[in-house]
Amino acid sequence: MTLDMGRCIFHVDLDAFFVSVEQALDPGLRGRPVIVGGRPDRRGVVASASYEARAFGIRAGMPLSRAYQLCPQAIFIEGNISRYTEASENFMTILSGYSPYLEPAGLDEAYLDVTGCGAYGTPQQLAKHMKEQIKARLKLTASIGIASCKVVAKIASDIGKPDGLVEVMPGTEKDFLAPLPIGSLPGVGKKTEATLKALGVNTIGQLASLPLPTVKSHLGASGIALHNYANGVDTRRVEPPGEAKSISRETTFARDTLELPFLKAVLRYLCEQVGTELRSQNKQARRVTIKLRYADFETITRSLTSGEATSSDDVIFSRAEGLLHKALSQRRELVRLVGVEVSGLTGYGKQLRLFEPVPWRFEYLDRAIDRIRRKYGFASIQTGRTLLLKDIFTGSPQTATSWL
Ligand code: DCP
Ligand code: CA
Repeated sequence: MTLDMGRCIFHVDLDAFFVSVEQALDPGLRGRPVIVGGRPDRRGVVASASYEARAFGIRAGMPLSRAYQLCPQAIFIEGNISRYTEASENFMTILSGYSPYLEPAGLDEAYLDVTGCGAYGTPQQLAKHMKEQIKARLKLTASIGIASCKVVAKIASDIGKPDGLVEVMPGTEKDFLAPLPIGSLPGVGKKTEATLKALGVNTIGQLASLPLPTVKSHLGASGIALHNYANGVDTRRVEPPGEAKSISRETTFARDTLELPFLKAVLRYLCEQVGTELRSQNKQARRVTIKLRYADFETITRSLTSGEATSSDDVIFSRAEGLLHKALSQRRELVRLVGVEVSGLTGYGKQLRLFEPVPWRFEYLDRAIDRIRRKYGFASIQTGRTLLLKDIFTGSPQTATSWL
């Protein structure tokens, strides 16, 4: 069992996106009913409506002629997609500065896994910082939902609109969702909504308490995911497009242990292995995760994400060591497995700066050690931190494999 505890996921969505981009370019449009989609005498539908226009009942997807009936004084704009794609790129660039776990979900929305990103304080403070940056740099407002999973984060961002910031605390997901209309659950389209309403399901809470076989028989396999979502259960990861890469090493002990110097030496060894692999791929990592499996098989992970990518053994280890202390302060029991993973990989050299001589010096040393290890084997050099493991490396191959 892996307890993927403490995930912190943001859903960030720009408010009235197309309209807001037009308003940023022409401040005279601010505070007014504005519609992007085309002239009202043409065929076509509303793409985006300002919140002032929404007060008249205007919604995206509505025929322009109908929008005109509802609010003849609205300003109708043709729109220009290249402006929106440019704004979208700038928006994603800002978000990528906070976490490498960025999954764009459309031009103006993205999921961001910020687990372990403590640089800005609490998740709320981080979200505020993000909103301020978006405002200052793009002149756009964003709504952010914070939760332990994607689906709840998305609903939370939606519920606070516009300029919203809603955090759903871990453990309260189900209560948060329960009173909301069933149509607000992502994945529930018009057809599914009608099916559920025919079953007497009007709220997310009512779907959550429906027996699973009933859901399955009416909605098929997709109903299972919806039922899980309704219960606040969503294990989908935030997956950056393209490379979903990480490097990890773990080891199960022959005997469960709680001996700190030994655990640290093993951790150091795993960090060196991971660092060696990172450098051989010419990559650096922004996130370090440790995994601990306790004697009772409970498995926990703890992550730390940093703005500074690294491939230095020392930096990786110091981050991992901090996480080990934290994990053991929360549960101090015999440990049977330790693992280290680095992820959020970036190209090497991007983040190396001359005015940060310390990591650079370490990396230089690491690379020299890598060359020797390539030639004579990994165990040919022990750094001070892994000397404790010397006997294991120099022992018989069976001993070595049982440890590594
Ligand atoms: N869009 C579109 N046609 C639609 C829905 C949306 O062209 N039927 C475009 C215009 C929107 C953008 O996609 O500006 C983002 O869609 P959203 O659903 O996020 O809507 P908005 O950003 O306009 O409003 P908000 O997110 O504040 O509800
Ligand atoms: Ca939007």
